[in-house]
Amino acid sequence: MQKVRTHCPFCAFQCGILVTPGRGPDTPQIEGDPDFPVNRGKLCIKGAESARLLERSDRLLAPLMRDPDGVLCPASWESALDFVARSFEDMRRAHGANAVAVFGSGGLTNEKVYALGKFARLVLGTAHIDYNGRYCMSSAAAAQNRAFGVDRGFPFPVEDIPLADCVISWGSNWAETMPPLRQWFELQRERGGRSVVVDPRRTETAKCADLHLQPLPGSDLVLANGLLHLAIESGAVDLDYIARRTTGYDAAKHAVARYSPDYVERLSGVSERQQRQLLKWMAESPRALLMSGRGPEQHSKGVDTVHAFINLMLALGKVGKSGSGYTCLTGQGNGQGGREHGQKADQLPGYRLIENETHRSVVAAAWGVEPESLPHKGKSAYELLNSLGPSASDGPGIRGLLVMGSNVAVASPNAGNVIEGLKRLETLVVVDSFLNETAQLAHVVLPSLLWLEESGTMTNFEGRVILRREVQPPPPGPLSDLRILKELARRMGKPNALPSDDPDVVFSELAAITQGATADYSGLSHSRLATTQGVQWPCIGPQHPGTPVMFEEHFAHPDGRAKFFVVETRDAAELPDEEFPLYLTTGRVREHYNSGAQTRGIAALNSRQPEPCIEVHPACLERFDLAGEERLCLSTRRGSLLLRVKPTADIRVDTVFVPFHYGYAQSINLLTLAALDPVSRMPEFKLCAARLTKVLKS
Ligand SMILES: Nc1nc2c(c(=O)[nH]1)N[C@H]1C(S)=C(S)[C@@H](COP(=O)(O)OP(=O)(O)OC[C@H]3O[C@@H](n4cnc5c(=O)[nH]c(N)nc54)[C@H](O)[C@@H]3O)O[C@H]1N2
Ligand SMILES: Nc1nc2c(c(=O)[nH]1)N[C@H]1C(S)=C(S)[C@@H](COP(=O)(O)OP(=O)(O)OC[C@H]3O[C@@H](n4cnc5c(=O)[nH]c(N)nc54)[C@H](O)[C@@H]3O)O[C@H]1N2
Ligand code: SF4
Ligand SMILES: [Mo]
Repeated sequence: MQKVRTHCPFCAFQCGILVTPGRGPDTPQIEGDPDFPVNRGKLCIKGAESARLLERSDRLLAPLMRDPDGVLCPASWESALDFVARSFEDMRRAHGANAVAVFGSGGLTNEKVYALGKFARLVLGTAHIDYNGRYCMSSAAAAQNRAFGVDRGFPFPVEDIPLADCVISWGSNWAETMPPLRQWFELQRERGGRSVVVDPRRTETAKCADLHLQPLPGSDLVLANGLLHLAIESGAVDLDYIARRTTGYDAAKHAVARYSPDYVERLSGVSERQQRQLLKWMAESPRALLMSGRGPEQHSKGVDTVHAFINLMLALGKVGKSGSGYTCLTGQGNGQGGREHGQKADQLPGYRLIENETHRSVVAAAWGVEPESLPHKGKSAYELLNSLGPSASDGPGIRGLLVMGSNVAVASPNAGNVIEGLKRLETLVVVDSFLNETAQLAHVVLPSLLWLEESGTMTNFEGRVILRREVQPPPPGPLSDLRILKELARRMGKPNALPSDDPDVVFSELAAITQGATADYSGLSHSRLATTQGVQWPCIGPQHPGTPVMFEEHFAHPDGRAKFFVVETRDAAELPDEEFPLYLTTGRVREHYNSGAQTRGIAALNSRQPEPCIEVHPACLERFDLAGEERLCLSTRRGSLLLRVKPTADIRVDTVFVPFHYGYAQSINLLTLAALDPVSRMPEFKLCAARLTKVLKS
């Protein structure tokens, strides 16, 4: 059998895979593609087991609708699609277009993201479309846009990591979340480079490093400002670079004057010695790289924290060389493309802005509508989900919701509140391959295809646009997301808004509309991508080679310079006190993916992590007289969970950690806090106050 080259269904690494199609009912075989330059044959356990998704016996094969008793039952496509279209039309007529909202995903292909945004703006006419990327890297994206004028996770190819003389993995646990990255760090170490990790836990990633800083959750901004303070004090700043390539340095310099090493040590718990060690290594490295993950970003001050990182790297003169500067490790499969093509509340395709008159005109012209007819900016992800039901705190509520590619009942902060909102909806429509916790609350569930059954493009964390290929035909029953949107558009009287469900054709439309925009894909097509290992945007014409390295000559602001921002630390929305004395932070384990909707159904993965464990330091257990307990009750101001205990000396004594991959009574998001960053609207997933107590025996 001929092997087909395509990519993993999961994270932003989008590892190249080789698929040997199954014969008849056999599952295809998946192995790493040694020729794909990002993973070079390596896969993590999730990618290696991904074909098991196709074997899941609970795969949805027919639409589901509620019967008169409220039970979800199989229905025909005709009746399900007719019902959705009629219901959304009725709500629009009775309550206005903003009564219906859309929630998308960074897991969708570029074609789907584009079609979903067009569906929301042209067919539904609603302002309210946002997506789960808001929960993911929106803080890093916002800060990069403001500082550099453009936001691409990595401004250089991952294969240039070995060029870095020092790399700081700041709140990224890539040894578990993007394991094939390890090979690039091994090469970097072989070249004599240093590796530093900043994480409240001594993670697998930290165990590979030369230096591990273990700060208090939420103190990253203080620490970064302190490093800039030390850089100034020790004369390590590159004044020539600052003068040539940046603006705003003096104000930023002034602002960090008070971040002395002892002040920083008091607030972050990182010793003066470690602060000086890290700064020295960075300063003496011709190429130093600060790479952030969700740890410092998922806070109500995530944007300012990333500004503090960028300020530091600009002051040291490190930004603008390959393998150096600041990067964000984008998370979801299409986390990058997902934030470029118009499913974000404030965006239009090509990373254009919905409140910019010129951008509105360009997109409206391409879509054949008047600019005034395009909706304006809508609500951000959590705010949208906090407005469900007939009325919201700030006006009329959202009565109908279409969710495509996100398990919002598990993935959202303060999830109990979101679940209540979902129950208040008149019509909840979920498009998915599995009956996840959100779909179980839906009025209509529409089954979609799995990734080997359709083609489409993804943009990985390096801004590399790649082609996923169709490997095998789908089973009878499910339809593609593009087909579902097209069918709904037709039923809602707007057939011309989404004329095609062919990914190749949709991509051509997307590519053409991005011409001249920040994320310019106009030189790309499925046929070109099929003959390459992906192309990094901007790619402004068929002959243009793409842009592997950015910022070498100039930044994307009109004056070509990068901007410093004055950022001050501020308290988290909720801090430990007598009643709730611990810091609760959340994140991931190797075997599960995000809300777990996909991986909990794969036995080879789930059997290794069948339930969430709470990581807690033995000294913390001693302190609260809890040693030896198998299960403990974890409480925050929003609720309590019973969790299996994993005692470990790898975590700070004042901090506990729980992964978020589980639903219902195992969902840590029932306990998290919905405080949002004022700029990015990112929730504070990484910090709230908690208490541990014994489980009461009845
Ligand atoms: N196995 C696996 N891999 C994945 C995913 C998955 O669900 N599972 N999801 C993908 C997606 S969508 C994403 S976004 C990425 C995320 O990838 P990562 O960012 O690596 O993942 P997280 O576990 O969320 O957070 C990373 C680290 O932040 C630390 N941390 C917590 N609070 C703080 C803090 O206040 N400051 C600092 N400095 N660190 C802190 C945690 O201890 C954790 O080790 O992974 C992608 N890859
Ligand atoms: N406490 C806490 N909460 C968090 C985080 C954290 O660190 N801590 N991290 C946040 C982050 S970074 C993220 S990215 C979110 C992710 O969390 P979610 O938004 O829930 O994302 P997933 O679990 O990846 O996917 C949800 C659903 O999409 C479906 N799906 C996948 N691909 C497609 C497709 O092409 N079409 C359709 N129709 N469906 C598809 C899957 O089957 C699955 O049911 O969680 C956030 N929540
Ligand atoms: S690292 Fe990400 S893309 Fe690669 S195999 Fe694992 S989940 Fe898939
Ligand atoms: Mo993410």
